[in-house]
Amino acid sequence: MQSASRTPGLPASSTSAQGRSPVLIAREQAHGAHNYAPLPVVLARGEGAWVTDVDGKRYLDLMSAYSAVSFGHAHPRIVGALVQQAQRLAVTSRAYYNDRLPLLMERLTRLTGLPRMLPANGGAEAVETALKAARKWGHEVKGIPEGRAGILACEGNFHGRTIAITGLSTEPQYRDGFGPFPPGLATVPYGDAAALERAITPDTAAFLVEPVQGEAGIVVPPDGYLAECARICRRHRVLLICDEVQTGLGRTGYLLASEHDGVKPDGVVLGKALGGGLLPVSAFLATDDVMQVFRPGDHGSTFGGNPLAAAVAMAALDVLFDERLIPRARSLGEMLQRRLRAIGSPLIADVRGRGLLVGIEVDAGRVSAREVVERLLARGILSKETHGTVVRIAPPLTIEESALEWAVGEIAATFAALEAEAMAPA
Ligand code: IF1
Repeated sequence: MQSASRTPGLPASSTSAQGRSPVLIAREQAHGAHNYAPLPVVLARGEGAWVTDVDGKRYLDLMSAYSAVSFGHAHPRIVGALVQQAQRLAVTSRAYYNDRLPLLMERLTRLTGLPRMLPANGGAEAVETALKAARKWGHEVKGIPEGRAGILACEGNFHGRTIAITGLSTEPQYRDGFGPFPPGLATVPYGDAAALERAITPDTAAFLVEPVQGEAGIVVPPDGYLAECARICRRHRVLLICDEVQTGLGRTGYLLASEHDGVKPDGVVLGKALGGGLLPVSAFLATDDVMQVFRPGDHGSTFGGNPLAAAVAMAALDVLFDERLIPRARSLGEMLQRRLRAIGSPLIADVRGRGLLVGIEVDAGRVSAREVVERLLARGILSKETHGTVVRIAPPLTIEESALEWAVGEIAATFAALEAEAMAPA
């Protein structure tokens, strides 16, 4: 058990009877935008799959910051690369070359089989890069009249929070009040390849899709869906762009989740775990045919491709392969889903996912996912609900098997307690 280290900058007097957490929560509430409703825990330290709050309580992290911490908190090899590079050279802008980015470009293009990479920072920024590339490719290469290049995405999608990406969202809360949205954005039902084909017009430039939908509640499409979408896109000369920000880099038991269907898309978006759980690092990778549309000055960002991000991403990829985390995610994920299904609680409507991206769908008429998440928190487990009915279980790929076994026991006990309460006489 790590002792609760003093929170820098927090005077000792900032402790209430319940410890330091309430004070810090109140201070954030007083000064921050309320764009989240965080669970009532104030984290202070992390190591591997375990984190500690300001009052010294330990939690097993089954959320890994929405899959950004796939390699565990403070992975020594990645922290070492961060510190070493930070002391050498961190940010130079792309006005100049640097000695780290070419290495990352070579590595990611070789790994994905896509010959060109455009580096960015957050996932949404890389998705926006993909949308811009697709539109310009549509106009310049496919010959769609200027200003008419359309993008198709899926109902239930999540690709980020920018205005254009929100224009693709079908979630009312994500859209309310933020319009107007750009034209040329439309959606099709997820998992229905025929619906995709029906929606394609001569002005369609690209189809943007998550191989497994994360925010929608860990929605796994039918086997072969992505392969059929790839055939349809090829038939209609529409770019297939896979958003692997959440599903990529081993999370689903493959380097890229699109491999599950044997699909090689025209473009791939990476993010989250690419930053090793330390920095925002993202990338758009694509064919020459697509990436050629970018000429100097067309697109860019201040931090995209900085040597610090490149060094950290390279270390993250080293860890992914040296610690054999891709097959590990597949085998641990299979064990996890098997054990969760074996709980057999009537309050569990479904267990689904791929690799270590797993969702527990609860019987919404009898219990809320938030209630389950809050009870798991009390048992020392970090998880997160999505869409009110699904508990996301996405631990670091490095999680100890024994810790995952312990967590399944705690999840089983949580549902048993909920059942007992539901059955108890009023
Ligand atoms: C939030 C969840 C949401 C993503 C995919 C792009 C992005 C994301 C498939 C954008 C980001 C994050 C954003 C965060 C919660 C989390 C999330 F699915 F992971 F749970 F929202 F749906 N493509 N997902 O999942 O990447 O710009 O955030 O780096 O906005 O609340 P980003």
